[in-house]
Amino acid sequence: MSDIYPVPAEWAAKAKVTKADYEAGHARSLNDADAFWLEKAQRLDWLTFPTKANESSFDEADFGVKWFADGALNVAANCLDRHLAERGDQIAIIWEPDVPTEEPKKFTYKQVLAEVCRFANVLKGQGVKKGDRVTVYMPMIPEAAFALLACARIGAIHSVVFGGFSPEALAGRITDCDSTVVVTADEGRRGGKHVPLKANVDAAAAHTPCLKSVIVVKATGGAIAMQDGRDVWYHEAAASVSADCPVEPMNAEDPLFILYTSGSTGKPKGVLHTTGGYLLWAAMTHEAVFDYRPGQIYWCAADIGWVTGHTYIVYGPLANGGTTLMYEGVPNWPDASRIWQVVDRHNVEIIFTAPTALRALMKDGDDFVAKTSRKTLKLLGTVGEPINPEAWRWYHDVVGEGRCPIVDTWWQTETGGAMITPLPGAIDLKPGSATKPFFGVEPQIVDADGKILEGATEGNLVIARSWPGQMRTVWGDHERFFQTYFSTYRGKYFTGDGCRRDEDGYYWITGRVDDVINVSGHRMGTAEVESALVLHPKVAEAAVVGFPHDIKGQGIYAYVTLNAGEESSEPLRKELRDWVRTEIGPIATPDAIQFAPGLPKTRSGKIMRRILRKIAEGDVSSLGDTSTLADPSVVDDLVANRVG
Ligand code: 6R9
Repeated sequence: MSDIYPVPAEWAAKAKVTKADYEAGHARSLNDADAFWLEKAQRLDWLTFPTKANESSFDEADFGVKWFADGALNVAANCLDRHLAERGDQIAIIWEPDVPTEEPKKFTYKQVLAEVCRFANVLKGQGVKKGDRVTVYMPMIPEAAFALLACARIGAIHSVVFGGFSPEALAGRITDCDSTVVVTADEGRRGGKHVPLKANVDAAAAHTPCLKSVIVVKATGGAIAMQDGRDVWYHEAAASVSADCPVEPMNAEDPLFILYTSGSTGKPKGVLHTTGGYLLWAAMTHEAVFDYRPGQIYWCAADIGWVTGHTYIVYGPLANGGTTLMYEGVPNWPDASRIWQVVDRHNVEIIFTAPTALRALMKDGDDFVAKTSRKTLKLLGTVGEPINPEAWRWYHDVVGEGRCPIVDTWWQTETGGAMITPLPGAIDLKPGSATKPFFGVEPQIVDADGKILEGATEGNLVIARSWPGQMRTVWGDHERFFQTYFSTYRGKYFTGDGCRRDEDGYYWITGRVDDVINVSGHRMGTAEVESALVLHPKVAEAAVVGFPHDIKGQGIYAYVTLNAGEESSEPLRKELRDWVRTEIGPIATPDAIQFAPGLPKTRSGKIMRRILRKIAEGDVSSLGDTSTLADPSVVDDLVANRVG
């Protein structure tokens, strides 16, 4: 038996979506899908209203994901222009700086529109046209949101690269989608530290022949080098352009953005989202999951470099005429009260953050929370990884003082927005469960052979039909899109997650079942870390697995075999950690490196990761069958020299 937190009476009474709405709506979204979706599509402002909703197929013969394909609209017009008549002077974006003694900035819808038009005209001035790719490598400053909306306005495809990624990772993402322009800042700030963004772009540019210009926003005023003919100061270019820019009419299936994410194999994939379906999903989920009403101050504490920042800082809230808070810094700087001080400073009603942040704050003790008021908070959200019930209860009891429901939203870069999630006025909560599917979502749990498992069960999570917010392709590699997500279980989208369904039909995500690890809510492919390690001249071979980590959820454990003649040592261990940091970025830094003279391999040469995972977890008593290994004795050495 798990705990149940029923929908509070006051929520049931005035929720946007009630229990009855949810039940009837979910059934209709599956049984009368096209009518349901064409009706929901009316919430957007279309140039041409679509006549068809879903035309997708997950079958190889006529494979493709397509929604509202004869409709036309513009995302920026939906997020800005549309709201001017009713709420031009309402605050659209509140910006809270890294340093708490600095003044926040606030922008009304009218002001954001002017800023976005100016940004769009600066992009045009650099030759950017509809369909061109613009890489955005920015700190969490308002210009990051302006840049995204400016791309959307002129039909350029943005590709945001998280500011914590290294020059190498940035270069790979610029070249993969042939970006001609990078938008960056002189430096970023996070938790009192400066991040040399422009210098990183300079280093990346050595490997990006496609790159023609770099637009640089002055954020800190730190010293940087500007390259003549390539680099443009944003404030200089913006001074001479108009604050008007017409919107580009876009087909519903025209691309909106690319966002790179890690998979179980190879280099990161450019997940492509398009215009109509994505925006509808962003707007609808944002409104229903957060029970959002314009006027409420809403804060999604993610970074714009991740999908959560795209959907729930920028597109969802602005499409809904909301007030969205953007925070430059980190939750626990200068101390563990900061996040709650920001809530108090801006009267935040809804906060959306990640379990890893909650675990870190919880560790610092309740006093940091207790000394803040938080009286404006009404609803709490989490995303990114499974939330352990202990952290859930701390969030509920200590942060929310028992009065705020928690929406634990399960979704992925690929899904565009929330998929399995509570709706606070409709679905009773169970700590640790993402609860029930959103409208239009048909989850199934299957076994390894694809057999559908009914009732209370556990297996792999698939989605049996398309939904509007679904990714459309892997940039430049449609075959990889099919192979990655639709070839494991025919006719179904495979999420890569394991899942349990309980007797009440609640879904409990158990974590990735592929070679992806989830470090502090960020996806990291084990293959990516391995590739980085083997680039080091002293490394012969590497195998990377995840292991349970108190704060990060999962940590990175690397087994490294050195080239013949190389000696393992503490300095080399440090060198390898720094090496991975430089190759990929700080989030990929291994937590543990074990030097291993040999790795457990089958006779066909496949590394048996199951064994490596067990050893990393410290669970060496149940290693299972090792008899199929080419050399079973390597396991004894691995167990004896476990790190941790
Ligand atoms: C939005 C986002 C996706 C992976 C996903 C799953 C894990 C996300 C979760 C969750 C349990 C939740 N995940 N939300 N697991 N409960 N509420 O995080 O996208 O970075 O692509 O990661 O994150 O494993 O497959 P992304």
